[in-house]
Amino acid sequence: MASRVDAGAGALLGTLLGDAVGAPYEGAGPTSLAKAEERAAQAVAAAPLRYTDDTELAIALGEHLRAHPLVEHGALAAGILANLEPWRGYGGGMLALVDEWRRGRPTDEAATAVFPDGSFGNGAAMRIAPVGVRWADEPWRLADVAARSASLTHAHPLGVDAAVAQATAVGIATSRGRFGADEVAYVAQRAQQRLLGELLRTARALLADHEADADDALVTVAETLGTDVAAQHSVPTAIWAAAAAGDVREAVTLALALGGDVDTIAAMAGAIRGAADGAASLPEAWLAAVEEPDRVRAIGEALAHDALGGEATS
Ligand code: AR6
Ligand code: MG
Repeated sequence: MASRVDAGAGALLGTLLGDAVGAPYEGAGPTSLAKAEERAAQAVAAAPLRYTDDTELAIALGEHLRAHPLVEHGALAAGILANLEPWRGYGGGMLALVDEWRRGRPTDEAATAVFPDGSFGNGAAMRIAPVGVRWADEPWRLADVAARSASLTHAHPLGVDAAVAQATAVGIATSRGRFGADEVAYVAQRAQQRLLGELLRTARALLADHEADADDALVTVAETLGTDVAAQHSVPTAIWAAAAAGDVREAVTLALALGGDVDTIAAMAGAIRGAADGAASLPEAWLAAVEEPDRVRAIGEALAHDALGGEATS
């Protein structure tokens, strides 16, 4: 089993690798595993690979958690604003929300200013790996902190609950050092929203049918769970991919084959698989191809250290 520090680094670097390798193919249709492997190799060959909003927000949240382990909305919004480069591919609702903050709108009002029920996009889930690392040993606190992190930007009950599910997946992968069908069942049991719980149980059931080289099984997964930007679709799909894959590289390749919101599904699956397997399992050539791996690794390691003995006071 990976050391906790290596697992923390793996979760954050898994986010980065999935995001950066998947980004050139965001919005692509489903394809075969063989073609997906080719696409991953082509992306890596086109280095340096930029990360997108998925990683930029994971960095902001990770740095925030060092100072505010329980998450503080005002400070998190300030950290996101300070870090934000709008060209990195943000969702339209997210950019409109950020404008509300800039205009001085209180964060609780801003959360429902763009969508009256809040956003159910996967933006809160895609950045959540740092919470899973920081609170891997305290599942109730993990869920509470993940929900608070999510509700700043994705206040819809499905946006929040899917982010909690993704954080729970990273947390259980970190603490158990594995992520398979039993861990998917663990995450499904904790879902609060019925739709999300059903889709996670379906993801668990689909694992039983999966064979690593079965392209038909991939089409079934994409059609049954969904691959779009809605958190209730892409989070169960990413959790399925993490459990179906043997390592981060394979998880990212599965996301490329599934199509749709490829970078974000790859980032979330990569985070879970990276937590389970540790940073030592990551492909060197991929790490050499992406932007800022040292910064991202350091955040994951620091959060793991904090979890093991740092002070949690605010
Ligand atoms: N009602 C209708 N549509 C919605 C709602 C809602 N309540 N909530 C979300 N959408 P957003 P994100 C749709 O803008 O979640 C990047 O490419 C709506 O079309 O909150 O941060 C990343 O790589 C909205 O624009 O941003 C991820 O793939 C969209 O969902 C993604 O964007 C996304 O929600 C993350 O986006
Ligand atoms: Mg995306």
